Amino acid sequence: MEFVLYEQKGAVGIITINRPQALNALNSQVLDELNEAFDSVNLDEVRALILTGAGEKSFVAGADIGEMSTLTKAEGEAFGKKGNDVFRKIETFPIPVIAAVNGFALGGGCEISMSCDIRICSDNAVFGQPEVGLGITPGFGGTQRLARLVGAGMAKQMIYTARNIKAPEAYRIGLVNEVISATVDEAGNVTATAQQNLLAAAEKMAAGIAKNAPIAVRNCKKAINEGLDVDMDKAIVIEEKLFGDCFETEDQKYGMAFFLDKNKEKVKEPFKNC
Ligand code: CO8
Repeated sequence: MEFVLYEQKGAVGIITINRPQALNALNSQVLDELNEAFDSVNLDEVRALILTGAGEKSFVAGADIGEMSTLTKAEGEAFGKKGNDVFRKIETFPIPVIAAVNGFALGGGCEISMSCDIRICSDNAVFGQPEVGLGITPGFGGTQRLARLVGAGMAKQMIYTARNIKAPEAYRIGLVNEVISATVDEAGNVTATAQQNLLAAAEKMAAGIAKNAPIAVRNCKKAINEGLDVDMDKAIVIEEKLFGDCFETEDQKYGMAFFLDKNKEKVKEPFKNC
């Protein structure tokens, strides 16, 4: 793949959008390659994913404006569907996906981060939906996911005004869970950049997820996602079924037996995914 990199570190997979010369903007090829990257994740081994962008400046600066500039109405709709299909794949991917937002997350960049389960960002990150300034609506789920994440009032303000927000404001409104800074020693030297610390934090979080019972984690993702789409009466039935589904698995039997075993010397073994 030309624009997407994939690396597996134990039970954690890292997908990097690698088109830094265009600030990782999403053209059709990037979307196709992202689709392929997610399809190729080995779900028998990988239990959590990280999605990030190459370089220190930009996560994803949006959909490719050059490619979009000459689209017809039908082509525009088809391009929207192409992005939506990939983003929905990320959102419903069986294992959690953490967006490590290293800089600009504008338009399609903000949108792809919102299709991930969790967002953390470097302190130079900038979020926004600049589409109305370009004569279009947010087209990769921005009108839908932003309102669900930060509330309709704040989403409408961001989308109608097309005003970008910086990391602290994104944190304040709940768009990101954590803002990561560089490490500076007493002499004022940077010993680790915000980007390095961001990736380390994302990997630590992903490893923390990966050590928990995989069927239970997957079922939690499904329960939260599917439950949010229906009323509470239906949502708790979804939860009941996914809760019940965990029983009789090796991991449930082992996890509970480990707790009940009073032997203080015991060492917890990794969950097996069965
Ligand atoms: N598309 C294509 N190329 C881009 C994009 C983009 N979104 N963003 C940056 N680039 C390119 C620039 O053209 C430039 O290329 P070159 O060096 O060949 O001139 C290179 O990246 C570097 O960019 P800048 O020189 O502009 O870098 P600056 O540091 O000066 O500025 C900014 C950085 C502020 C991020 C600026 O590049 C910018 O404003 N980019 C566009 C941001 C934007 O408007 N994004 C939203 C796009 S619309 C969208 O995402 C819609 C999603 C839904 C689509 C639905 C389809 C139907």
